[in-house]
Amino acid sequence: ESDGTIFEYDDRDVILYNLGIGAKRGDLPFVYENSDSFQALPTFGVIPCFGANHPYNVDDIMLNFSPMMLLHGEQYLEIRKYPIPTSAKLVSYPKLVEVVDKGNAAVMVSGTVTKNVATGEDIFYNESTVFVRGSGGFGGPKKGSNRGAATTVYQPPKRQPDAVVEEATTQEQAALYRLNGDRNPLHIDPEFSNMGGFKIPILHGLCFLGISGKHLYQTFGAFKNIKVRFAGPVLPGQTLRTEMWKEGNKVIFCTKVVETGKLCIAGAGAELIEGKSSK
Ligand code: HDC
Repeated sequence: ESDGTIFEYDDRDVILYNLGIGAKRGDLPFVYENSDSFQALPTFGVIPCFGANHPYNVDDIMLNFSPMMLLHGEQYLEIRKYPIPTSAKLVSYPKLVEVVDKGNAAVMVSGTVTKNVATGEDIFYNESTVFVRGSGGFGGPKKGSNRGAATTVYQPPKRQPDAVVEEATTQEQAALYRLNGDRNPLHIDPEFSNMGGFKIPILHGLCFLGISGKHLYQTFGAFKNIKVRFAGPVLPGQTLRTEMWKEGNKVIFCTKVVETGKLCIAGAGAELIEGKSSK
């Protein structure tokens, strides 16, 4: 465990985040601080821990580490305390969960508890998996451990989805989203993204997680956790289609890139807050 990293934010950060995941000017609760129901969309929970100092060095853990070869592989977010404050001082404690050897690639998982400094209570827990191409073959375990909801791979039912939401991202989506704290050049610098194997800078995984999470929230209400695998890249300007199936208090979902028909989020699901589901 590390010493904590402080993240202090206010309504400006909340509005910037909501806009970064596609909130529209008419969505007053998401874009106007004087709205009676002004709020952070639930996936805001991935933001406070993003820049936290990890108590280890990636170069020491992985063979041939190159930041250009790093992709966000999976994300699990737990919202441990609602309502999410619209301004607060939080503290995050990242730690290394595991490193898995996929042959060609290494998969590294970190886990971060985030607490509210004012109350001392947990507010968010995140697990982030990065998939590093070219860093495998170090003789590590081939499978990760089972950590319950954090590692669940959800299977969509065979029936048609219960709800579908489509939303176009903008050409500037990644240029805007990076202002929330992830300034990885992969999302803005054409030379860097070329070297990483992409024709143009790609969208942040956490941005399209946020867009899908917004579709879930607007369709089914608040959730206490959400888990996704980033199955394929998204280019800014592409349209996302979130397909959702409600199964008890869970929503299973996947997200496709409409222009290509390919999945960008797979194996995904969320657990709704009991009694709060709107459908
Ligand atoms: O799935 C492929 C892919 O391209 N996914 C999309 C990646 C992406 O676009 N991510 C978002 C953008 S990158 C980003 O946002 C970076 C960000 O700025 C920084 C993140 C920092 C977060 C940390 C915060 C603290 C790809 C390339 C990932 C894998 O595809 P393939 O190489 O074809 O792999 P495949 O042959 O299907 O499987 C090999 C083994 O790996 C496992 N696996 C597959 N996809 C995975 C994954 N594991 C984790 N995450 C994924 N997304 C497979 O299960 C398989 O393992 P096994 O053989 O044991 O079954």
